[in-house]
Parts: sequence; structure tokens; C-alpha cells
Amino acid sequence: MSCRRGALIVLEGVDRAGKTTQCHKLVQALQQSGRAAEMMRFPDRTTKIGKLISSYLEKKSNLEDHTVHLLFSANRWEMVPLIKQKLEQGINLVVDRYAFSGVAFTSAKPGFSLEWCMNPDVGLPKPDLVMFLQLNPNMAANRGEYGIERYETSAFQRTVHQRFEQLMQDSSVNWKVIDAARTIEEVHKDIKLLSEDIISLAENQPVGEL
Ligand code: T5A
Ligand code: NA
Repeated sequence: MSCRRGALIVLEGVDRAGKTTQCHKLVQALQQSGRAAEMMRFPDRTTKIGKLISSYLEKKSNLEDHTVHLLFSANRWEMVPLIKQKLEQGINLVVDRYAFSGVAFTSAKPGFSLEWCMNPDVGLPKPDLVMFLQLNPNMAANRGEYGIERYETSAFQRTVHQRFEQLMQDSSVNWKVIDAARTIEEVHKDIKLLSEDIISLAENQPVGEL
């Protein structure tokens, strides 16, 4: 006998779309309904690699563009043993950003192809569900503290949004688009329903690879 595995659920979207808010609410809701659930976020700024990334994002240090891309990917790879372990233990993981953010943000810089950007993340555990919080970057800009960290300019975010649109063409990934311009509760209701559905489906399937 083996225990049912947990689902790998990812929230993506442009900056300020509400990902962190919704991840917390989803974990709480799943736990309240008696399911094991934990949150994970990328970048994970607590590791050695994560601290390099955090300093870069806060503009306290500069890193060459390819280098920082590989660090973001390495920051996911260093969590893979833990991700696999949690899923095997039957814990549902709710992940705030994943490889798709990595690709969308770097490929929004001049001279980076989607293909080059995707390569370092090939082989990562594949999410069972990726929910894209759709929000016009102009609306996102009106939500608190926009413009402090690197990448937080409307022009760059518009390009990031276009890259996400391109990534969502990939039908081998289970994308669901969520209208994030609604209230926190309305958005949460959709996210919870989609997550509950995927949790029952995923438990009968092995974890895939990106
Ligand atoms: N990055 C990331 C890469 O370049 N490569 C990578 O591989 C990865 C993983 C940091 C940066 O790193 C880049 C992308 C980012 O630029 P981060 O630490 O996740 O990534 O970014 P944060 O600044 O923490 O989070 P975001 O800006 O993405 O915001 P969220 O999580 O989408 O939004 P949230 O929930 O914090 O909400 C923002 C504000 O809006 C309000 C909230 O209360 C909050 O004030 N809000 C709403 N207001 C109205 N209606 C709603 N429905 C609302 N939902 C939330
Ligand atoms: Na966030």
C-alpha cells in the first residue's frame, strides 16, 4: 500500500496580480477542509542562492543576465528533493511562482529566446495545475508598493505578460487562466474549486517532468 500523493499546484502572473495573497488563502482553505497542504515560493530568498537573488532584485547588487537566470533555476532545483518528498508524503504543495516566471521574466530582456530560457528548468517536477492570474499590468501597477524592486516597471511588465501568453500556448502544461481583477474572495473561490478537482485527479498519476 502506498499513500496518495499530493498535487503540485502553481500560481503564476505578473507582479501584483495577487499570487501570494491567493497562495496563503488556498493553503488555509485546503487545510480547513482536512487536506494536507503547504506553501512554497520562488524565489526562495532564504537559501544561499536565494540571498544572491534577493540582493539582485533589491538592486543592492548587479548580476549578469544569464547568470541570474541560472541562479533562479538553481534555486528551484535545490528544492526538488523536498518537493518530491512532500508530494510523496501526500502533502499538496501550493507554489508561488515557478519555472514559468523564470522564463517569462528573462525572455522579456533583449537577446533571450524562450527556448534558451526554458532549458535549465527541463526535468523539474511538472505542476499538475498552473493557474495564471490574469491582470492588466496597468491595474497591477495601482496595487501597493509597485516600482521598488527590479523589473517593476509597466513597460517591462507588459513584455512579461506577452511572454506568459506565449508560454500558455504550450498544451502539455495544464494552464488555467483566472480573472484576477475581481475581489480577493471571488478569485479565491475559483482557485479553490480548480485545486480540489486537480487534487483528486493527481493522486492516481505519477509526478511528471517539465
Ligand atoms: N522572478 C521570479 C524572475 O525573474 N525569475 C524567476 O525564476 C522567479 C521565480 C520577485 C521577482 O522575481 C522575478 C519576478 C519578480 O519580479 P516575488 O518575490 O514573487 O518575485 O514578488 P513579490 O514582489 O513578492 O510579489 P508580486 O509583486 O508578484 O505580488 P503578488 O504576489 O502577485 O501579489 P500580492 O498577493 O502580494 O498582492 C499585491 C497587493 O495587491 C493586493 C494585496 O493586498 C497587496 O497589497 N491585492 C488585491 N487588491 C485588490 N484586489 C485583489 N483581488 C487583490 N489581490 C491582492
Ligand atoms: Na508575491
